Amino acid sequence: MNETVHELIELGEEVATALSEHRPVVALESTVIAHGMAYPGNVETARAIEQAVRSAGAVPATIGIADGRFVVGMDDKRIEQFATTQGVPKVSSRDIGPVLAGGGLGATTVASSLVAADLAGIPVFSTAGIGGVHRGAQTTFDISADLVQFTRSRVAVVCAGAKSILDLGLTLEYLETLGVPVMGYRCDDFPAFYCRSSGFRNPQRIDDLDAIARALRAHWAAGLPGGALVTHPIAEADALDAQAMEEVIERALADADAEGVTGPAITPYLMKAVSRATEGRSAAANRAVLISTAAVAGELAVAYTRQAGVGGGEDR
Ligand code: PSU
Ligand code: MN
Repeated sequence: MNETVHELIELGEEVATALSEHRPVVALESTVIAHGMAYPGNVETARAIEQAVRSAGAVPATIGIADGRFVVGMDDKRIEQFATTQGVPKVSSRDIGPVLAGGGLGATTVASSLVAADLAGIPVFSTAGIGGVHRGAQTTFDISADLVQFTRSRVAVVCAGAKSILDLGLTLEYLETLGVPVMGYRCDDFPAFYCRSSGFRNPQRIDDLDAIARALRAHWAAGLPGGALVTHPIAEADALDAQAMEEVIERALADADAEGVTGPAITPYLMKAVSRATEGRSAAANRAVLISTAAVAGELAVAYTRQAGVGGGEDR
């Protein structure tokens, strides 16, 4: 059956084989499946994301929690279960221990998926949108645990930035404070998920994935404890209009405030409100950017693996 790399990790067979043969693997989260999209689009999109990773030459490892362990490399049945089961808890860093011990299902966010990827020895992870500093965090203190986890898990996170439901300027400031590298792959600006630019610059721009892989190896060779962000924007043809998005987001934020929505519920609430207000256009963009990001992550995993043994950092 499945090989075990750690007592809390249940590896999918294909992932186990790939890791043992030092072939490229891309870790993926499951909150986006359980909370980020509606059924059956969530299942179809999860499969399309995995296909994009495969087409790039890497093996997808979708992560979640079940039966007291992290599942790293869900099969189709598991993905269907996460996509259809009501009330699967959203698991961030702080929730890992209690949910593992509880024995039920858990949908892992970026933060908790990174914990599992690190334990399994997978150095590349893909998601379209990371969590970040929320608008109004000056008074609410609402800052996603994703950002802190970037300083703890030695995993590169490929993303299309974050949704502008967040304060992306403050998010970049906070990443600077935490010492997390942010490298734009073929883009000057930190992307805003549905939109190609947040209006803020990536601190670095690197147009070659081999060079990004070398930067990751150097970061880790220097003994730095965390990971790094690699940003890549949505394709021009799939992008939504930034001004129109801003109006929709401001309305959704005002509604959330009026309804008293706070804490972990705020991100799913805002995403659903934005999706309703854009009448499905955001769902199409959501799908497109999840897939295009996964494709870049697959290529990065291939580049990173190719460099193994060439020097400039530990192999993993
Ligand atoms: N942003 C999205 N879609 C998502 C999420 C964020 O556009 O599904 C999810 C991710 O799993 C992310 C989490 O890690 O929400 C962040 O939630 P919080 O702000 O509560 O940390
Ligand atoms: Mn939060």
